[in-house]
Amino acid sequence: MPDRFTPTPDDRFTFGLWTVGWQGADPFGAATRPALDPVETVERLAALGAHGVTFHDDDLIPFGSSDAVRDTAVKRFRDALDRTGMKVPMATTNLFTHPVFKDGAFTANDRDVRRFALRKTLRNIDLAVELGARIYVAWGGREGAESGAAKDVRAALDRMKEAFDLLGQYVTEQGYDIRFAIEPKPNEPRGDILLPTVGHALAFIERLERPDLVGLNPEVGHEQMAGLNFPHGIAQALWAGKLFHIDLNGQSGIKYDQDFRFGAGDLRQAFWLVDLLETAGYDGPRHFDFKPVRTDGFDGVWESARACMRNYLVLKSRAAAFRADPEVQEALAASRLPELARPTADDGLAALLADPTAYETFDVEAAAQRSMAFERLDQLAMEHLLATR
Ligand SMILES: [Mn+2]
Repeated sequence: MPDRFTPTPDDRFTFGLWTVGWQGADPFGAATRPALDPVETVERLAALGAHGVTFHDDDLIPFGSSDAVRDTAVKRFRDALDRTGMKVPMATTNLFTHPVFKDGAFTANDRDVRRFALRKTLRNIDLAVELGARIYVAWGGREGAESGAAKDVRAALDRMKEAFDLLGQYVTEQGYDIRFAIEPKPNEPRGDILLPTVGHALAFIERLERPDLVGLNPEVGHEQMAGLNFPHGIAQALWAGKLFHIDLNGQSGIKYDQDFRFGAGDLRQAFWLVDLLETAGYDGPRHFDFKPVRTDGFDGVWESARACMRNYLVLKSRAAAFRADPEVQEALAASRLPELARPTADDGLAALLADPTAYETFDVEAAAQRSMAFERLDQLAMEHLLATR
């Protein structure tokens, strides 16, 4: 039965073909589900209320396909999009599955592999633009190392920069309206991956020839695998104007990449994340990059896709109730949040230096005794999250 948590395309929920299409193969076990036809994925996600789908080149067109096979796959996919009204806001390149990418793609030590990786990416950018994508994600899953001498990290970063500079040159020369979003991850499948966190990637982007063309696609679980606070990372990406796209999923602490459905894993971080995205005015797709657990059949696949969207909308409702509660507004004031939004020295440096109340007569001991009242504020949030208010 539809209710107020049933999504519509206006909610801008999108899914990778590889998410519901994951067959359940892991390092210890074979696939537990058969392959899914991208056409069926488009139709089923449309019926659930999604806005669109995203894809790696190889999700749609098997690696090494002939041009004829490629054309047929693209035509069937495009027909399904036209029939359902589903969009393709983002696409990306598979630069990790084929053994040729075992030492990476843009930063492989083998120059031939780097040149192939760039050509494979450029070819799929053409298709992405044809299908209407405005964001091109780059997850460098194999860009890394397991041992110290195996990778000259500074040289690898030069090659990574070279790759993004070439990609930026290409889309500029083609006149394409598309921007790149780097997806950080600390490890897995490599022992250590380059650009491991949101912060590393933000610093890297500033060294590029066209920094305006490059932003971030942070994934919930990837930052949490590094023990980091995901909403804090997202807040800094927003602050830098670099939140181009987002991968929503679930993760329980510092472990392997769990890729649970959104809302599973760290529920409190999920609550603060939705609160942040909705109050900060993020207007990009709400993209789910998760893996339906391999214990389940297709019943669980579609239930988990439905649940990703539903959980987002439930959390959006709970976060809005939190913000609208007069007691919360009082608690925010008691915790001095409005004061943090005020500049520290809006009277200027000279006035700060001349102000005896800022130092000479400032009662340090009295200020140290002021309660910040954070426990009351956090418990109000907890009660809204648990729907007791
Ligand atoms: Mn992941």
